[in-house]
Amino acid sequence: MSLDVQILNALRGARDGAVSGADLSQKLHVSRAAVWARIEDLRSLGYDIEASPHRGYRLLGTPDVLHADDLLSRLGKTKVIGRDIRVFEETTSTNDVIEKLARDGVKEGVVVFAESQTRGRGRLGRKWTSPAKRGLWLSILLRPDLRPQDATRLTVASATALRRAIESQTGLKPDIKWPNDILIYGKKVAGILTEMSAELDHVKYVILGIGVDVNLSQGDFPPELRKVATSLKAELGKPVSRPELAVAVLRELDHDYARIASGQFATVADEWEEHGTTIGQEVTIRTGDRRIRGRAESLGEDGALLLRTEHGHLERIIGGDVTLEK
Ligand code: BT5
Repeated sequence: MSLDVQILNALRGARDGAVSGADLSQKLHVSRAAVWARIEDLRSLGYDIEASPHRGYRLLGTPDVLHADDLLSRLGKTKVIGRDIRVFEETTSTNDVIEKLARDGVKEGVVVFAESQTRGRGRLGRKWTSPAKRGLWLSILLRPDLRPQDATRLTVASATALRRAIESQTGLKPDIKWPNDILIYGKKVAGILTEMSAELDHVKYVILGIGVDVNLSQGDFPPELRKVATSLKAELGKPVSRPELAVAVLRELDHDYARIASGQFATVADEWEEHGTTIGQEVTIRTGDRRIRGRAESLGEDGALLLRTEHGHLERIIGGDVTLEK
């Protein structure tokens, strides 16, 4: 744990709100001057830390920036996700960064955030708008013990986790649209991009990419998205703390990943169905060049969508774009 994490932990955990320089230096086994230097550094990053000769140090406010040490300090202990967090000012795509780490053999659970992405992407090479410091653009490396055909479970689990995190932090009630969209009043507020490397019978690694439109204003979206996309700030009428939401997302993901790892996908699927807009609806699904119409019946135990086609067959759909027929 870095010194910054330990200092932030101590300030957050202080019983009467303040910790003296002497206590910090003793607890962390460094000089008081070293503590002071780190406090100055945290202040320059925007942390509002009061230093009073009588009371000691007090954390009064934190900035809306993503800072790896701060995120680690807030997150505390998790089973897998977030035991290593890295933040970049700018990347092409956080999925690219994770892919490189995966190939280098890094352990699962590492999370990469970028304040902005120059080539953020959706499925099938679509563009994902990722303006600086307005959203959460993150990717996570997983090495699940799953067969490739069950990997869609992870997208389903991510959607349920993301929905819960957004609800707990904002009070908004998002819906899930199969397979990877989080919507508020029909507008997209978050998307998930699951990429994987697999052999025939087992998954080598999965990269879970998540984009959440947190504090974007209308003008941050390109004109063609303004009617179909929204942000949490736009729906709530006030900005949302990105570090707090980031930590909630990681905690919920960790929880659902554990549910999948312990064979409880059915409980995740039940929760998904409860909040999904797709089940029970007449839909058209575009997958590659195919268009299939039918009624979305349920979620299969591998995470696929089970569709009763207009010809009466039950089809397992593992990818595609869903349009609800009104
Ligand atoms: C997705 O694809 O929804 C997956 C998005 C995943 C983004 C994250 S950000 C961190 C990580 N790094 C990456 O490079 N990607 C992941 P899809 O279902 O194909 O939707 C893409 C479509 O959503 C686009 O064609 C646009 O119509 C729309 N779109 C683009 N940017 C958007 C935004 N910021 N908010 C809402 N909709 C957007």
